[in-house]
Amino acid sequence: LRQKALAELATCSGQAELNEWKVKYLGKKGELTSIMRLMGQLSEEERPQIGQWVNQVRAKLNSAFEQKELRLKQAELEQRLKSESIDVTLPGRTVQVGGIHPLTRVIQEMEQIFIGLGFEIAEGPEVETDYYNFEALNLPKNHPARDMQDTFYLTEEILLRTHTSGIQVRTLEAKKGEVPVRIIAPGRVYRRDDDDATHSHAFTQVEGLVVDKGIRMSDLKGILLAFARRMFGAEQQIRLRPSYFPFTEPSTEVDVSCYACQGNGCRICKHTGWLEILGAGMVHPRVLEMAGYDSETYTGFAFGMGVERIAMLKYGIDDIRHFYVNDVRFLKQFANRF
Ligand code: FA5
Repeated sequence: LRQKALAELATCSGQAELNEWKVKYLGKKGELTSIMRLMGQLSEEERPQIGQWVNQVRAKLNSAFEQKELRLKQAELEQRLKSESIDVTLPGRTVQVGGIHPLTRVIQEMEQIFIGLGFEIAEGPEVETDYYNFEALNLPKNHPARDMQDTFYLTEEILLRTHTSGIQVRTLEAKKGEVPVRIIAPGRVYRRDDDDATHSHAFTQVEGLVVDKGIRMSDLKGILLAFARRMFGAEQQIRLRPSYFPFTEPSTEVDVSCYACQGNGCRICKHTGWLEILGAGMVHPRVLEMAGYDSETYTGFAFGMGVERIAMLKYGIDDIRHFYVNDVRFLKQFANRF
């Protein structure tokens, strides 16, 4: 019986079989127990001998069972560790990380430069009233200069702002005649322009406004030169050309020397060596008066910069549409560039 039991135990390969084996040999209805039950039929002399023998066999089978159970558990654990092991030499999966859009970067950089020059950041709505976009900027209805900015109208009085200049008026009204006013206002603007390499129907401007006692044209020039040199480098030149805006007098358009071709001529600057990046001028007295400022006491300058043009110049981007197509091959070039 002992040999048969041990031989059978050796073939057990799982916990279920092991349990069956235990019931068969050591259980209450098992083979050893049934031998014990026969004890009564034995003689006085035989009984202790057989009793001892049965106990020895039981002890032997018990310990064999425990050992086998332990071995099976270990084998199972090893198997599990092997199948669950991690190969630390495998290359990791790269996570796709997005980057800040180049236009956003340039706006952030412009904000930092102007904050460093003592400006605050202001904001205004993209859906604007005719009053703030035009009338309060000395552009009454039917004024021919309205044609300079082909407008998306939503209703007769409400439109998509064509420039950020309405924020000049909103800021002045909010300041209620207080000085100094020194703000920049970044924002998206909309025009019914035909798209080409340097024009988009939706683009970004940064408005600037300074109002105080004794502000002069030379202050405007100084601020713009300081900005251009911080943005593009110490060698940067700017060029002021006379221009016309109804809300500034005198008015100017400002070019910066083409950073992309160093003045040698390229597609971005249309081979002139210069690129127009902004319109500016001294705030028209009528604009100050309409917003509640005494134009005899206070003067100011304002500018409106084209952010895409500045970004194109700075990074040698030859088509404004790259900013909006959002081709990741284009965007990726800026991910770690700053
Ligand atoms: C204006 O929008 C005036 N509000 C600027 C201004 C502000 C003048 C304050 C005086 C005082 P202008 O239409 O020229 O001006 O546009 C300003 C700049 O926006 C341009 O120099 C150019 O850099 C950019 N810009 C104009 N039209 C487009 C366009 N369709 N696509 C991309 N950039 C443009």
